[in-house]
Amino acid sequence: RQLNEQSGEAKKHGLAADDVQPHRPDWTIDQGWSNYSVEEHAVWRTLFDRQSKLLPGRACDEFVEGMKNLPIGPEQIPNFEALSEVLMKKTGWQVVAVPGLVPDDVFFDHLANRRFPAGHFIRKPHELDYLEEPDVFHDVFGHVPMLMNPVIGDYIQAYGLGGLRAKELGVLDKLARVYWYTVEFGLVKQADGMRIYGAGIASSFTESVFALDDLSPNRIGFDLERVMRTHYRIDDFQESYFVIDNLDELLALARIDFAPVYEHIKGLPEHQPGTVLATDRILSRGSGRYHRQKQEI
Ligand code: HBI
Ligand code: FE
Repeated sequence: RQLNEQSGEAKKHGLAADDVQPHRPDWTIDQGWSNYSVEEHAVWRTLFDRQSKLLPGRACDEFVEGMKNLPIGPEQIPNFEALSEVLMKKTGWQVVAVPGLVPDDVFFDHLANRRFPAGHFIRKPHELDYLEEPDVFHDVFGHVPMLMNPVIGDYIQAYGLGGLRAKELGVLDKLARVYWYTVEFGLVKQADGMRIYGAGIASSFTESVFALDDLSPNRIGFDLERVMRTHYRIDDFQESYFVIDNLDELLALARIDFAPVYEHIKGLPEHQPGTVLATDRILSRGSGRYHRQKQEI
């Protein structure tokens, strides 16, 4: 009965409906590390190997450094307890297992307390490049290395704290865009060029090439109000990426009060994902070819 109830609740939220393990009130579950099958570990290895070949020279230095110091390797799906032990010492973060997407307020509460909710399941061999819900590869390979960095750790915690407030103010969509265009799809300038720090890119074989090398997307200097007003794509590559000059830029973002910013942009027009504005600091103007071709099909 409890199982049915949970799956009913999950469906209502559009959340992990096929997951059968009962979750705690805070939506966490046991990772159940010993239950992963040989096939599941093999999917991890496939994803790990191809991404590890691709990321040198593409992922930012902080990502590479974080990865180097974590118990994340090709052989097995990482154990969350082992990850938490290392993270806790470095930045005070933990990784907790969840069935998939969790309700916004639950998600924010975990982040506000420096617990990163990670999907415990792994994608199937036939869906290596596309999945709707964050799985263990996206969450652990993409996000956890960045949580070894104190600035990112503080920034993501601030997002959790800000999320609860934004929800009350009815501006969660604005805050979610900031998260999307930084934590998930952010690019950063480093000494030898543009690099990836967003987990959505770092965990995607195809997008880690598209975001940096393709002529199609726009790459625009990050501006808080601009990003808050910009819609994003959840089903495909981004049409625009926003670029910070340095990860420390996020430190300032973690500290400022967003309330006056929400107030300032209230009622102003919103921008479509591919729009370029006269006021933008354009690093590269995209051809738009990729998304235009898709439309024609
Ligand atoms: N749940 N597990 C998980 N991971 C997310 O990234 C996540 C979530 N629930 C809500 C959510 N993200 C976002 O929609 C909020 O950041 C707005
Ligand atoms: Fe994510």
